[in-house]
Amino acid sequence: MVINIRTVYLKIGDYPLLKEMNNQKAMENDKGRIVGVSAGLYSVEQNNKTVYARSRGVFRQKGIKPVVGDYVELNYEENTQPVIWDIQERKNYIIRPPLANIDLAVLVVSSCEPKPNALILDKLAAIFESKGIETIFVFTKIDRADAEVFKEIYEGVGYKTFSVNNTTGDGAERVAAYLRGKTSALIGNTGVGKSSLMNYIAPEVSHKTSEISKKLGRGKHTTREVRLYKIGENTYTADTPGFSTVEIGRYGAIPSSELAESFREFSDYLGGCRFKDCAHIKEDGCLLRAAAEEGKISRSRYDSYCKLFAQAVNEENNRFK
Ligand SMILES: Nc1nc2c(ncn2[C@@H]2O[C@H](COP(=O)(O)OP(=O)(O)O)[C@@H](O)[C@H]2O)c(=O)[nH]1
Ligand SMILES: [Mg+2]
Ligand SMILES: [Zn+2]
Repeated sequence: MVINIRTVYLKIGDYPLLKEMNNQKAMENDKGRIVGVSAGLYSVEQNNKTVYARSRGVFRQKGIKPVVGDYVELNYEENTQPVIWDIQERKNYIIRPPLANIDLAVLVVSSCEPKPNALILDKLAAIFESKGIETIFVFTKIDRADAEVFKEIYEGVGYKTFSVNNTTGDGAERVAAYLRGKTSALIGNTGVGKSSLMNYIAPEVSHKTSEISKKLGRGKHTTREVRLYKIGENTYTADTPGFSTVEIGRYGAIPSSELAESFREFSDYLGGCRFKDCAHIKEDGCLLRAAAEEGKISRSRYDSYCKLFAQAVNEENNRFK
């Protein structure tokens, strides 16, 4: 027997609601927010209800893809499924996971297994910095090892940091409080404790996801698709699929010429180097390199900058060949 996944989704969701709304001819256009997508069917949150919609045909023809986090306008036509008719201009957009209109990137970092990787953290922080998205660091597994070295680096740069023990929930409430009123995304390697933290931030949501997994015939719930959960008034959060180190490139690249600006603490030193086009790597009279050598900026952050700069130049050379 062939099971149509779309049908399954409708049945476990708000199918009666969908029918009811389609019968209300008066409701021609309606605003909502995309909170999930599966097999081309979008879950759209409207006044604490979820409706299921398809993308407008003309969007598909033009290659415009609505993504999770988009604010959209729906069009209800008689006896058909609602259609995403218009997409509000995005405040920001990240490629992987595809998410729009994010206020806060929550970098979830485990203090051990897997160990923190400064290069990855600095790359992610730089990407969000360049997109104007606030970043916070949440260190997990502090019952097993402390993350003080990393905490110091990122607090020193001005990032807000938190520590949680997901085995007891210690520290999770402070994180939850910080998310209120924002759209946030938990981001980090597989196994760092994103889903565990989510259990404290939104216990009712975690329960619901496992129910859905059961009905879809999946075993244990794994985070496959990105999904925004409404966890309070004006508060949405996404538990994103974990990434492997290789996949990190897909978060998007920062051009080499803009990289230094994406390291927030570098700004004090930019513009004063001997050469106007200083790359801040080996040049004589480079204020940034001098600051790193004198310990005024973190060695670890400067090293990440140098590596990311080399990577960016490499990619740019390959692209123009
Ligand atoms: N000891 C300890 N284990 C944790 C902590 N947070 C998560 N874990 C464990 O680490 C593993 C991965 O956690 P999970 O939340 O699935 O990570 P995700 O892949 O980022 O969603 C699980 O076995 C969790 O029980 C923590 O704070 N302390
Ligand atoms: Mg997970
Ligand atoms: Zn320089």
